[in-house]
Amino acid sequence: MRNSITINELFSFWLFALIITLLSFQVSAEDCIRRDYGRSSFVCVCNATYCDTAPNVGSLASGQAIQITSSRTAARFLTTNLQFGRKLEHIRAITDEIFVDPSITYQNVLGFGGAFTDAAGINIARLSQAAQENLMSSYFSAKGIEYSIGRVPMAGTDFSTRTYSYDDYPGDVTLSNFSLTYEDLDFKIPYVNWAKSLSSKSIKLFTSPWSAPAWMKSNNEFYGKGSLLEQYYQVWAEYFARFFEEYENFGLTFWGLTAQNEPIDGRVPGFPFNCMGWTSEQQSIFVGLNLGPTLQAKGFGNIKIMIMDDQRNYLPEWAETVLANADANRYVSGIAVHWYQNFLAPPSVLTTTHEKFPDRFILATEACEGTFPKETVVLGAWERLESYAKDIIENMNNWAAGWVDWNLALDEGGGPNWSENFVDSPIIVNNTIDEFYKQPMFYAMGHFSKYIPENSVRVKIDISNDTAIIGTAFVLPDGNRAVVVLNQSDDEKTIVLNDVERGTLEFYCEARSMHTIIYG
Ligand SMILES: *[C@@H]1O[C@H](CO)[C@@H](O)[C@H](O)[C@H]1NC(C)=O
Ligand SMILES: *[C@@H]1O[C@H](CO)[C@@H](O)[C@H](O)[C@H]1NC(C)=O
Ligand SMILES: *[C@@H]1O[C@H](CO)[C@@H](O)[C@H](O)[C@H]1NC(C)=O
Ligand SMILES: *[C@@H]1O[C@H](CO)[C@@H](O)[C@H](O)[C@H]1NC(C)=O
Ligand SMILES: CC(=O)N[C@H]1CO[C@H](CO)[C@@H](O)[C@@H]1O
Ligand SMILES: CC(=O)N[C@H]1CO[C@H](CO)[C@@H](O)[C@@H]1O
Repeated sequence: MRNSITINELFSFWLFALIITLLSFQVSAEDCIRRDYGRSSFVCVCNATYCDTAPNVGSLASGQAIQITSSRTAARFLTTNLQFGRKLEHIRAITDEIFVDPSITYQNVLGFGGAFTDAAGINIARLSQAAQENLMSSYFSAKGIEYSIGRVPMAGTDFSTRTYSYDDYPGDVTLSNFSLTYEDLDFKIPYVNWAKSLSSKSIKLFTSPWSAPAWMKSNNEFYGKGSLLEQYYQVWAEYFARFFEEYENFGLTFWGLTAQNEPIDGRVPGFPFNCMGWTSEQQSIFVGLNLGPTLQAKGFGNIKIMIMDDQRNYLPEWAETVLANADANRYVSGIAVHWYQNFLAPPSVLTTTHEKFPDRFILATEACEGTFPKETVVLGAWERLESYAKDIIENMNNWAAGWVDWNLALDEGGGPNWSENFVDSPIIVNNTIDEFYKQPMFYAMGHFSKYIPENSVRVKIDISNDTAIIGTAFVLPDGNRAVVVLNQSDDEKTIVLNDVERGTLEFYCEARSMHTIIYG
């Protein structure tokens, strides 16, 4: 019976052809070395000689697709090749449908990133040079998740080992003694420059001050309830310009700034770490009459000024007040939000704010897990990947142009931090053994930061039938499209993605998993 091709042989041939097709656009990456600390998921361990990498996806032919998956039980950036129009050989019924219409477009993406705090630099510096290289590459190079935004605090924050400013000389109104500190020279500037050299993107830097020098403030302290004395508004604007000049001496130019980190903090009696209080009226005066004109006059007029930089429940009122001031309105480019009081206002306040001020961008400028009273560092917390992913999806679906995490790296205790405000970070450094741990949160960031670059455009997505599945969709600058999807269910899902121009794509979504699906 050897004169006719059997069904089996036909199937083998078909399978062979399929494998060849798949291999032709296989992407590869170094695997995660898992370590389980007995929590909901695991971390990936990196050291001086080994670190997992993130798969790169080139331009795809129309109809080709790659699914990049992270899951609670097994995967970190696992790639699967998919094809539009091909049915999965599955048994389960389609449970959900995602509709993408790339012709209906929303905001442009600015990017994703993290903060070069003193604490981050202190922790990274404690590693061997080779382990540092792996850590920096993990965030900034094509082997890693390719962050494109860096927040660089202007002097000290709570994530410093002391309180300081750049001019702690009472009455030095000419800023004659202004100088950067060893924290800038040892823990911030070298790492920002290193990030830039590793990156193929142009990293957008923005700065934020936590407090002016104590002597410029009503309470003569770096923390607690206190505000900038009016007689120092102009000196304080000049201090910003000096900061930019000093960083330029190290080859670092800034894309943006926020006028004040969390201006409400400094209106709270006894607030425990670096802060300075502003009302929205005061911020509009400072931006409109001091900061904006001073930066313009000193050649820094192209630096984007962001207002608020505080919890979204103060929107849209904060933006309404500042932008109603004609002087401030001329200088403000964007509105910055943090996530710590999200329970007080739905993400739709961002859309409301966008609709009132459609020509100002919205950027999520700070978030972290493990804030008081939560447990600080939890090694392998899958739920923290979910909280990051959910917040990024909600922000993007409500007009945010990007999302910036807090400390790039912390130690096992979530510090150092002079005020003991310890928190969690996507990378935890264990310097005693020259290792660092990539938390699930790191992968949540990477599902966006690596695959949704600057100048991607958000497009319309509708997800049917299931409030458990959330997602957001983009057209990328190279013409690829990308959809990021997060489960909200313990059940495995079989999802069909309908792109109005490309047809249908089936994919699996295991319980508690996150996916970036990129297609040509
Ligand atoms: C670094 O990690 C790799 C992969 O887990 C391991 O083989 C190697 O022994 C580690 N190196 C050190 C110095 O621990
Ligand atoms: C919608 O959900 C129901 C119940 O989960 C399921 O039986 C049905 O197949 C789903 N239909 C589609 C089109 O997703
Ligand atoms: C600047 O610093 C020097 C040296 O510490 C000090 O003597 C001087 O008083 C300072 N100038 C001002 C204006 O504070
Ligand atoms: C960090 O390394 C030390 C020394 O090997 C070890 O005792 C400690 O358990 C490690 N910490 C974590 C979180 O693995
Ligand atoms: C756990 C931890 O990092 N603690 C540090 C907090 O900051 C103070 C002041 O710098 C340090 O002394 C602690 O070691
Ligand atoms: C972000 C999110 O809602 N994720 C969900 C994934 O599935 C688990 C299990 O049902 C939920 O607990 C998570 O909330």
